[in-house]
Amino acid sequence: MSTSTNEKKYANWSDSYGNAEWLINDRFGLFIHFGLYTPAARHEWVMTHEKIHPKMYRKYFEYFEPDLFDAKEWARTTKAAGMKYFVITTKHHEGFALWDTKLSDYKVTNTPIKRDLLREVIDAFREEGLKVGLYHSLIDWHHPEFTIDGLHPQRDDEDFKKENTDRDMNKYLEFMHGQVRELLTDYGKIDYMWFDFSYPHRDWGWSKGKGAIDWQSEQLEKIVLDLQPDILINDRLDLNRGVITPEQYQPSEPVEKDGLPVIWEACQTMNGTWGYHRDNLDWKSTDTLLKMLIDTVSKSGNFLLNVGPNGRGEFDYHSIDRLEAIGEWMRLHSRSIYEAKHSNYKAPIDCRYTQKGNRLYLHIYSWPFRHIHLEGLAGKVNYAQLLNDASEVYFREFDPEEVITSTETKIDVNSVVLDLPVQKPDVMVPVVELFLKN
Ligand code: FHN
Repeated sequence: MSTSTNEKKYANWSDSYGNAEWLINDRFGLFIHFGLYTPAARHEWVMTHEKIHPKMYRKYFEYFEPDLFDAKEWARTTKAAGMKYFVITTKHHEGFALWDTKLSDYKVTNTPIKRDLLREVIDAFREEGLKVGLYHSLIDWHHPEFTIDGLHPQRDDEDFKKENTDRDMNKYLEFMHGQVRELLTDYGKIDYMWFDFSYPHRDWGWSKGKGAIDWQSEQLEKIVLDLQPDILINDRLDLNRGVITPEQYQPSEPVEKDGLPVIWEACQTMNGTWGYHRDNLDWKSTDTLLKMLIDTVSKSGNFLLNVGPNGRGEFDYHSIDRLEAIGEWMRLHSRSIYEAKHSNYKAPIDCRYTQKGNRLYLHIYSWPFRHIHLEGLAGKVNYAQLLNDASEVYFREFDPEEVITSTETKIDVNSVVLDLPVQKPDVMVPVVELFLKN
């Protein structure tokens, strides 16, 4: 069991989990949702949203043939976007295995594509130098021993429920734990395990939600750590530890608990659904996605941005356009993101600070006319430059004794005032790099 150096520094960490410094430094990852819900093309919860019987849902298995799937292309696109790690769905709630599992016939190698797509993805992304994360659903709406509850597709099918009253969750857990064991044994070093999700608080009267006891989460966690001692685990085993994973939500400030910082990662979609959804046109602009990334890092968080590849196995053009544009911004500005975290200085309105040692990065969301006042930085800045072209940015400070002319009113003598060009630099979010005095 590895002794992580993180547990003394972070509130939500366990001394048996791996060292999370790589995750904290990498900051930016890709989430991939890819399964039988992909060709259904209307949300990864389609099976339960439409209460589809497993026999009816089987058509997506029988016609699953992402013939244009190219893991190397996915990996190249992801790396070019500036992402340093990825998390891919090995099995989502539908129960379909994206790898050649020996424990079930409900797997990708039995579909028309006949290939272990997970292995191809892991190999290609590892080849590009990205860290490997595996998403695994604790929930399974296909397995015959998974007990039916208020989220299950057959929750309102009284005949189905009557026929399935003798389901044995222990048999399901033997299967589920066994598949996790397979994933952490047969695919090399896995850096991050992303379980999904626990809902012990839910109660439908006739059934209750499932949490750590139902999953035997302590035992599952032990299996994971015995097989991959350096691995990181997220917080969805209902064990009150692991990477905190706010979803489709941006916290208002750095996340802390009991006076200690928390390791956290916001996961976000590009268009509102995780799996490919042909008709969901609610695409966030690239500008919004980039500002969410910056905002997350300005609060010492990680940003896990999702792509739901389509039924041919490709990232659709909406996703590619956004990833390429963010990648171009990252090409010039990534040093304000990687290994950066929040600053204790208060950022000006419409700006975010990130900081890395004595370099403070001012991300300007709305380009002002000529000046920005940096509160509390008087006497602390050696030099300033626009990060995109390393052009110097002139800044002024004001001596309390100095007579302030009538054209300059209410100057805060504790501030530094930046003199910015009238024209906004031709980048999505301009960044001023401030070199602070030691
Ligand atoms: O139900 C899943 C959902 O489909 C998706 O996988 C997200 C991603 O974090 N997790 C669950 C909802 O919280």
